[in-house]
Amino acid sequence: MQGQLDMEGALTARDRVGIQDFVLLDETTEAAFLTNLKKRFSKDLIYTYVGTLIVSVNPYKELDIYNKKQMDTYMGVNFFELPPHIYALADNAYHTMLTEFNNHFILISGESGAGKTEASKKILQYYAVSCPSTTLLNTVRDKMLMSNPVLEAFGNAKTLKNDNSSRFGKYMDIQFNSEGDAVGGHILNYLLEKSRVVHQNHGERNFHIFYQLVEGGADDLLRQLGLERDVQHYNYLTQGECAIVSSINDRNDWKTVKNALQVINFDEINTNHLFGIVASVLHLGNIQFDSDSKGHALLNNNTELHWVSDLLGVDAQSLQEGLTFRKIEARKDQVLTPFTIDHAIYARDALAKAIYGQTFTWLVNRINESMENKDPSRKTVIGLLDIYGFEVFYVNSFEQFCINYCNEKLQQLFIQLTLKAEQDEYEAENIEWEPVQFFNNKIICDLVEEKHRGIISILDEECLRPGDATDLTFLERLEDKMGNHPHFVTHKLADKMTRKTLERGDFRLLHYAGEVTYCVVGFLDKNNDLLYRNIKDVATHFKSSLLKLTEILMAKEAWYIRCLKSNESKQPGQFDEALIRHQVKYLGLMEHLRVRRAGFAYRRKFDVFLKRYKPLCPATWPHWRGEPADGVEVLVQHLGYLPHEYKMGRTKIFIRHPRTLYATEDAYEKCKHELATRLQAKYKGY
Ligand code: AD9
Ligand code: MG
Repeated sequence: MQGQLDMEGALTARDRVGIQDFVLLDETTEAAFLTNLKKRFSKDLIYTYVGTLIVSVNPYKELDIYNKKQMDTYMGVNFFELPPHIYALADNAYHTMLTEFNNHFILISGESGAGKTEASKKILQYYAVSCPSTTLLNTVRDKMLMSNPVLEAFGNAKTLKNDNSSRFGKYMDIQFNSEGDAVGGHILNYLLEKSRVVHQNHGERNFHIFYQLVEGGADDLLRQLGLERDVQHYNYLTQGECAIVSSINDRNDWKTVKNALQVINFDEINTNHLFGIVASVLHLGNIQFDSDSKGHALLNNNTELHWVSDLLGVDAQSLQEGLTFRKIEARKDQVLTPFTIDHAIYARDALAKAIYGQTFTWLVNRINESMENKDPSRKTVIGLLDIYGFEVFYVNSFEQFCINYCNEKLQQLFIQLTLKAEQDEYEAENIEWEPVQFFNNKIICDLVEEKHRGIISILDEECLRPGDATDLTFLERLEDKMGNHPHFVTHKLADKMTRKTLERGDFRLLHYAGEVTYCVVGFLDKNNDLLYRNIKDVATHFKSSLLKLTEILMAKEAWYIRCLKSNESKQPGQFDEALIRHQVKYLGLMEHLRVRRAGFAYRRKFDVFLKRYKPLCPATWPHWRGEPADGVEVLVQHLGYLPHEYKMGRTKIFIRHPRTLYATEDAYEKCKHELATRLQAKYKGY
């Protein structure tokens, strides 16, 4: 009777709020998946599990689920005992790290505006608030937390997709000592979208910090920096024609950033330098050129130039020369060739981008210094990866190409670590298995990055080719080399129907997440990056830093948060089914679910499993003399595991459902406690 009531109770709850782990769905169809997601979303239940992976749907409204009480609730509790939450994932990664002394990373993915940055901030807060603390360590934590508003001010901007879009990739290691204290942090940053400093598309803004300074800076400060309190006054701030955004309060954000800078050890001198540089970029953008009778560029006004020279501490004359002449070193002589207006504008913008880009790197370095781990004892890390999401605009350029390539690589990593590695392991361990088919996006990664044949190599070669290389010759070379690649198409290569949707200067890639048409204009230039001629290949540089990142991640245990965008208009409560279906599809969630459902949630080497749980069985405690596999078999028989709950591989035991393991873990904790009590009692007698 009681069982029946429970059953009915469970069914009602299931009807009301859906199922909290997709693995338990009756059927693994896309329709059932979406119905469950929608049901939960309508109840503000934005998190759902697929095993230990979390699917998160952006609610576009504040939910009261991120407070201290919630953090306490999730602390130290087994993963599936409470409703799904990113705190559960954060906590589980943390406790696994402490018990197994290994490194972890949390991969947060999803398209632009899906909620990656918010998720990563919430996880960081969880660690900062809930790990054990001392006064000394509190300062490290404050710095980790406060690095966020500073980096967001300098590295995020309003785009058409997201009012707070990350325009750089960020990987942050949180370092813990063996007691589990957060003792330090380290950030790696990837490819800041510098072009935004000088150009913004319609409906987009420059980086937040510029508006914060102009709107929020004290009168005195603005006077010292020669700035007007009017964002409309600055060319670099007004191209998108949306300097004021209702969801953004630049004045308040300015206060937060100023306060955060203090916490991360920026003294007054450094802070003034920093804002001096920000202001210099605004002045630079207001430098205009006229042309003389020969068509040579001349500065039309010296005021802005003098501000730039004062703020940066460079000689005004040299600056002026640099902006209006090309300097060529011929043997020991210098030859000055005057610029046209276009060249001068180009040089000005290149300088602004370079100044901003280097300031950003400097800022990250300073933040890293301030968060440096001063505790020499053994440390383990949890890495948080939050990069710019996949994006498709009306016009897509080199920046989108790099961003989408980065997402392509992370999808490849996900596939390798989950779908592929999982199935390879079953095969290697001789576990009977019905293979799950999935789309492997390696073919697209290769198309972009293959040596000598990929798009990046061809771009680099074109940039280095002396003479008449242009964006269009680059496109022609792509057409020659990739002609019949199934994921590449141009106007020339397309069939009649597709041709109508392509311009002559475009190429289209069929990414894992959908088609993107890139306009080649500016590809060579941006890859060349005028001021970095010595680093001959910028996209290649990006490629190798992504490769390094992949290596860093592969050496760690992975946890996944897949963020979904609920609607394009950033509205609360709107569940755009078509949009969500598309994301579910390309993120490979159905395949992941199928692998998870048919597979095993937990696996451990026989000796590791036996070492931990042997006190639970008289036959294995205190020593098992035979083969570890036999010991494990004896142990799990003793614990009453049913045949369908586990499988013995060649070197590991595979456990189908986490609940089985949690029961074992609970028994272990109890047993440990009893053993300790018995020992205490024994020694009291002496
Ligand atoms: V991008 O690739 O950097 O352009 P993200 O990082 O995926 O993108 P972000 O985290 O910035 O998106 O989320 C976009 C906006 O959605 C936020 O500014 C919030 O307004 C909103 N959001 C996202 N997640 C949550 C949440 N858990 N609760 C409430 C949220 N609002
Ligand atoms: Mg983001």
